[in-house]
Amino acid sequence: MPIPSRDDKFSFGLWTIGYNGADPFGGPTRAPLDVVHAVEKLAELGAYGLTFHDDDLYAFGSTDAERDTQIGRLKQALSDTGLIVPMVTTNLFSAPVFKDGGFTSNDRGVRRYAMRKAMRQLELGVELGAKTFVMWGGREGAEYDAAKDIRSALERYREALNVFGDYVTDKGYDIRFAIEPKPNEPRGDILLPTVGHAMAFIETLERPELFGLNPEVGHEQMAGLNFAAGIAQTLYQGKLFHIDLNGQRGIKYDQDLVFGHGDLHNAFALVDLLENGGPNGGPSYDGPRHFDYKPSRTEDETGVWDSAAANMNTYLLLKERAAAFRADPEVQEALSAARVPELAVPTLSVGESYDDLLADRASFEDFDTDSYFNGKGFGFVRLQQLATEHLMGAR
Ligand code: GLT
Ligand code: MN
Ligand code: MN
Ligand code: MN
Repeated sequence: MPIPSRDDKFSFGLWTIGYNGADPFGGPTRAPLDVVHAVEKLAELGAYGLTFHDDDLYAFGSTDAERDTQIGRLKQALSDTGLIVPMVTTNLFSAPVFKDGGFTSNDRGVRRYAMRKAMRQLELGVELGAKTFVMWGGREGAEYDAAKDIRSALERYREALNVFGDYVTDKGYDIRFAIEPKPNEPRGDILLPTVGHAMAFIETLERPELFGLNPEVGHEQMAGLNFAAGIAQTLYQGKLFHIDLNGQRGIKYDQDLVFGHGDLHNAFALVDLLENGGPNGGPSYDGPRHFDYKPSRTEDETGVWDSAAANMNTYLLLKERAAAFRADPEVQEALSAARVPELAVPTLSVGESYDDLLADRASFEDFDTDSYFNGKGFGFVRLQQLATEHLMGAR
């Protein structure tokens, strides 16, 4: 088994390993997890980072003294272990006040409170050296069409994000924002439901360069989308600021399984993209490999740490398999036979105009569409089988 190390940049949300197993049908199966113990265990397992919501560290409604105590305990644990906090986020979904959302609640008082709560956590994140502030708007949405004016809601979302962009710019903070899409749950329909919606929305902001994405494997798969393909587009548009790795089996409730315990083929394609998809075959993403999963409700504390280790092991195994796939001469040959590299060649020649294209008889009048395809299949199935054999460790 590969051994995780700090250089692998694995991080975990405090709410992930800290999940007590409660669900809408039953109570907790595990005792609360203390932050100091969490930091020590993660460091021992080979992770490099811890991420957290304000409410994960100190309960909602804590006094300033209680908050300070918890922040002090976290700082001490970080300095004892060398773990860092690469990202923080705010909880704008658990307290009853947020049942109709935070930045987009119909209630203006709630919107102002949500902005203050987020800015307080932003300050703490900057103090701890976090480079990314994640925004998952799980309550920003509605169940009923007449209950939410979507255009006003988007305008209020935009207003909040523009204020945050001004704030970090004026203060000179070195932190960027990452929007995390999800199609539904807890709301019937959530605003900015997919990577595509969020990327389009970012372009309407006053400082779009400060805003990117934190896509989660399971959230895109809940919408029936191809996660690795979505990640490729965020990379293409320079918007992959952070990533939530986990597993999901099909279009159903948000499962938050261990990474790879869902669509393993797509997980393989994703790791190959992150590790080998850069311009020269190197990594295409150098940020945290962040796991946002939930240890299953059937597990005790041993099961929590086993599952935390499983996320990292699966990632590293897929990284090994992807390297072997790329290094295999038969794969390289199958890639050229499938004309994969040919897609990088511009369709028009250098200096060629549309008039030149229109005058090129070989491209249309003399182009034999029937004989061109016949006998020249793409061989994509063979390529996929080679990937499958590498994925299974059979090559
Ligand atoms: C919540 C959600 C996750 C988000 C977290 C960040 S909180 O657990 O289900 O997908 O990433 O707010
Ligand atoms: Mn999820
Ligand atoms: Mn997530
Ligand atoms: Mn989650």
